[in-house]
Amino acid sequence: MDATIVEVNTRILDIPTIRPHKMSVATMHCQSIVLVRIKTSDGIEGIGEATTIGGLNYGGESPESIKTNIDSYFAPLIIGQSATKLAALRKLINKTIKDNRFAKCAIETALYDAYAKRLGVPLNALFGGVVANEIGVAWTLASGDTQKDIAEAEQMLETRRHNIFKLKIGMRSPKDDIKHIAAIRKAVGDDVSIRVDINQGWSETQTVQNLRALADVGVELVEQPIHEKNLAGMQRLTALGIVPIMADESLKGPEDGFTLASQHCANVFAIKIEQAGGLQHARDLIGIAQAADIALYGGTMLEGSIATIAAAHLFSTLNNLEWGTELFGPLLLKDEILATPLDYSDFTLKIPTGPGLGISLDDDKVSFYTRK
Ligand code: MUC
Ligand code: MG
Repeated sequence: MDATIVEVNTRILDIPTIRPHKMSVATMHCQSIVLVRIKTSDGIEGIGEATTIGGLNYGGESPESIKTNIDSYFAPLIIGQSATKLAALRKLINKTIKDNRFAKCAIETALYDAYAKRLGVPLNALFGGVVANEIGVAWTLASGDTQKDIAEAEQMLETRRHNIFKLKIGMRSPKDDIKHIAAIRKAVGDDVSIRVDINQGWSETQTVQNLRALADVGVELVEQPIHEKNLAGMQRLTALGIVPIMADESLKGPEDGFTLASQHCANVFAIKIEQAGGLQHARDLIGIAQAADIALYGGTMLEGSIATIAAAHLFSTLNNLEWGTELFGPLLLKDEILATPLDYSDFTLKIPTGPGLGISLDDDKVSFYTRK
């Protein structure tokens, strides 16, 4: 039952967002998805995806660099190799190609999809099988306008799509941000979970000055308030114990996870399959968090349906996803490229049960959104 890799195909799809998505690092009007399709000698196709946030606004890889690097370096390296020896392929790729975690994630996802399809099992079976058939999903309020955010939150609650909200702050003054959060808290009531993501937008001093005010307006979790490299600052903010601190941009794989855990730099880890460099490295990072009693949150790089459901498969195998997930990426896009859209209902995302990722592409939509 061995099969070899015969083709690696990449393309970029540009899909508009339903509204501008405003963060302290970037405002997004469109998401660019690098779609990777890997064909194997037994006629199976695996799919993977990479996205970034705002081109190069968030990190060192862009959709264009991901596509070029896969075409020029990954494809020639893996074509002709066994598609069934995933660990050996990971070893070969990591030995030959430094960094490029997002590209590695897209390739690894396609390989896992093909492998699980070949075995006739859902992808989560390769990580031990599901603990939860559905996982909670937060929505990010980031229209840039308080009243629009309130209307959006109310609609999400009414339609039972989301009851956890992450607010993007750090663009306005901290004082105006607190007013913004307080207005949303007043509108949605006390039973709804509100978290904030500052995307490194504050200094350590600003954060020290404002953590108490965030706690007072009912913020339950503060994500990456300060620069990703200021780990001593993250450690000091965590030690204050005012609101749990979540590491996001500081976490780029298991080695960072070990440093942050051993130095007590966060209460919660945002686990992102792309930032970790793929599903297996994300699982390694999760193990470090679990051993250190750091709580888990399933993060997103605002991916489309493919990477979103890949991450969901992995997160569905965890027995302690304490802070839920933010796997809402496909819902931020104006259109869907799957033949059957993912099932978001009753505040959760349902885990597909078919082989591999358990999804299939709508080829017409893929052609329509492909960058010419
Ligand atoms: C981030 O920094 O967490 C995740 C959700 C969202 O709205 O932005 C991303 C990036
Ligand atoms: Mg974040």
